Amino acid sequence: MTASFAAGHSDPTVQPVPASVVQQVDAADTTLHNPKRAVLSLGSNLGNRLETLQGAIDALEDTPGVRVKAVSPVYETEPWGVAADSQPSYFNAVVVVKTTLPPSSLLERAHAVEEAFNRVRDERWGPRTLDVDIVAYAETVSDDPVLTLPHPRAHERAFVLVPWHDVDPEAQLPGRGPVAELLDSVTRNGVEARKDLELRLPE
Ligand code: A4P
Ligand code: MG
Repeated sequence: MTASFAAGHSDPTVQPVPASVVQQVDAADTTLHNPKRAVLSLGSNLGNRLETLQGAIDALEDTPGVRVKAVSPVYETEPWGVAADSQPSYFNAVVVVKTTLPPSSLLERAHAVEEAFNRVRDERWGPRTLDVDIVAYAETVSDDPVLTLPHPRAHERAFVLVPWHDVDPEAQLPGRGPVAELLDSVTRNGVEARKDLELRLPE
C-alpha cells in the first residue's frame, strides 16, 4: 500500500485509512511477496498409507499460497509413544514447502487435509489415516498450545529428523540447532527406509 492512500485527498466521501490499518495491510503484503519456508511431517498407520501420504502432498500443493519444494523418502516406522505391537507401523515422510500463509492458516489447512483423509480423533497418539504436523515455520519459536513451533517433540523423533535430513542436510531446528547434530542423540531403531516406495513431488 502506498503512503498516498493514507495521506490527505480531495474527495470528502473517502475516509482516511488509520495508520494502524495501513501497517497491518503492509505487513500482509510483505508476507505475500516473501514466502516463508515451512517443514511438515506426514504420518499414516491406517488404510493405504502410501496413497494417503501422496494424496496429502498433492492436496498441500493444491492449496493457494503453498508450494511443495521437496519430498523426502518414505520410512516405515514403529509407533512412537505407545506399547510395542499395539498399533500398525507408520509410513512417515517430511515435506518442505514455501508458503505465503501465516502459521495459523497453514495449520488450518493441515487439519483440513487430515479430515479429507477421514482422520478420526478419538485418542491421543491413536492410530490415524493421516497426521500432518508443522515441524517448523521459518525461524518462528512459539509455545502456544494451539500451534507450538517448532513441533515440541520433533527434536526427539527419528521419524521426523531422518527424512528431514535426507531432503535438507543443512537443516536447522529453530531453538535446537542443526538436525544433523540432533540425529546423533536419537536412536534410529524402528525407522526403516522403504527404498521400494516413492512419493512424488507434484508437477
Ligand atoms: N498442535 C500444536 N502444535 C502443533 C504443530 N506444530 N503441528 C496442536 C500440528 N499440531 C500442533 O494434535 C493435537 C493438537 O496439537 C492439535 O489440535 C493442534 O492444534 P492432533 O493431531 O489432533 O493429535 P495427535 O497427533 O494425536 O496429538 P499430538 O500430541 O500432536 O501427537 P503427535 O506428537 O503428532 O504424535 N509414531 C510414529 N512412528 N510415527 C508417527 O507419525 N505420530 C504420533 C502422533 C504418535 N506416534 C507416532 C507418530
Ligand atoms: Mg498431530
